[in-house]
Amino acid sequence: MRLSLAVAGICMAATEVQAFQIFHERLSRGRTITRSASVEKEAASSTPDLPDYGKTSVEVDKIRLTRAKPWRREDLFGNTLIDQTMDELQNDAEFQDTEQRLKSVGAAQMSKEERLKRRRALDDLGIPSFEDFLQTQLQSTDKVTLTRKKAPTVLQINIGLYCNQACAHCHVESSPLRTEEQMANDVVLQCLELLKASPSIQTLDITGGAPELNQSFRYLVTMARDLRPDLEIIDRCNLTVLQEPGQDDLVDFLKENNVRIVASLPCYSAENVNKQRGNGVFERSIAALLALNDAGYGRPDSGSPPLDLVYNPLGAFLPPEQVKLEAKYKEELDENFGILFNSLFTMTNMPIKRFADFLYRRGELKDYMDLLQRNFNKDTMKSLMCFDTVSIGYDGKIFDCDFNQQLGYGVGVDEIHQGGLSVFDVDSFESLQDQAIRTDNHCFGCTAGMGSS
Ligand SMILES: *[C@@H]1O[C@H](CO)[C@@H](O)[C@H](O)[C@H]1NC(C)=O
Ligand SMILES: CC(=O)N[C@H]1CO[C@H](CO)[C@@H](O)[C@@H]1O
Repeated sequence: MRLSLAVAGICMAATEVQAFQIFHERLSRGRTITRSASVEKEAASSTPDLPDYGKTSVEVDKIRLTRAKPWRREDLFGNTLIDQTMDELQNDAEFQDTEQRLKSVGAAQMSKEERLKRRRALDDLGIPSFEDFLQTQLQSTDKVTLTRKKAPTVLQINIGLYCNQACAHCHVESSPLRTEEQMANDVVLQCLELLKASPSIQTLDITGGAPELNQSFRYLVTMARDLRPDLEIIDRCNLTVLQEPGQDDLVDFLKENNVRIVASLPCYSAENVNKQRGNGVFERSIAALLALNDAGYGRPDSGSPPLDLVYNPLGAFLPPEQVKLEAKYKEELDENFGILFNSLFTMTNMPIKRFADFLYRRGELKDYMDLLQRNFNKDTMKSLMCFDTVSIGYDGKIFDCDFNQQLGYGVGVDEIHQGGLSVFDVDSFESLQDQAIRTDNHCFGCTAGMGSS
């Protein structure tokens, strides 16, 4: 399966904690970032071994919890995280700044500026366009352009940007303030029509925001399940939403409809998670995981769909080896909380949106682009998510991937379709076969290390 979201998670070694604290201070108090000595750049690795991880050594094996008494599941349906999130946003100068800019210049202009910043960083490094870079790396005599060789198999739908949290690293910049950007009913219906007309689609991957908070979510899931009993349906879940008021039946709903859950859990330490996401986020996430386990999720032989977790670093480094980190997560979560899950996916952070901003403000964008390009791994080219995913925005626009969606790089932009194709312009997603894929200077993220998919 493909994982496309830069859901950030982090299990931190001491140096990372320090780097992260600075980040958190910015988050919670709107302070200016000063560069931490602990994240000063190591000399660029000269060995070709992949990946070199960048500035921070991730000493996953050293993180251990000491917990004497067993953890008890405590549900929190009585109160919402939204109020707390709103308070935090109110006090976050950088967030307010971004909101202002969004209002004054608009998302398109902001994406353009962001693109320029990446370009400048790459220019400084002497790195050409992504396509020229590929041509050199792959030692190809011809220009390398990415095309869809087959009809898409994964339909990813972003229901909207509304969320009960507002994580600083969120690449879609979701928050409780994004109430406008939600999928209207006619778009949902058209997606269902196209799903019916596109037998190549094997997976419906629903994302947001916290998609579950809009009633379209349950409608989409129920209808899709009805249309295609064999379809794999994925809910990209932030976990805390399972504990929001009025969502006490959500776990059962997901299970009844055989929905696989892919959730981000930053770490297995309460201290680290709360630092990153605000107080109470960890407790809520743990309560949600226990509720999922109680319903059978993550338990072997329960017949439940899988419960998978996602880790990706917060900071200018690559995630550690997936296999090792998964083993560690399994051990710590089981021993300390009695939590079971199926797989852990580690993902590279994409240098876009809030994360790009974060890097830029700290003067680390160039280092990060450098890290990505020097960890180019041609094996990732076998299974880039854009080869088989079609990504739909809340407004019905069609994109090659979720990142292009966030940057507004639509599919099929021409004189007629200025803003690109929408779900109302096609009869089937299969018609995307053989189309060229839009790449740009963020694509280095998907070809670095173990990839972002
Ligand atoms: C869900 O999205 C629709 C369409 O934008 C919107 O009208 C509705 O208010 C949303 N529902 C919730 C609960 O946010
Ligand atoms: C903090 C967190 O876990 N956020 C997740 C909330 O759910 C969305 C689902 O689309 C994920 O993308 C986020 O990573």
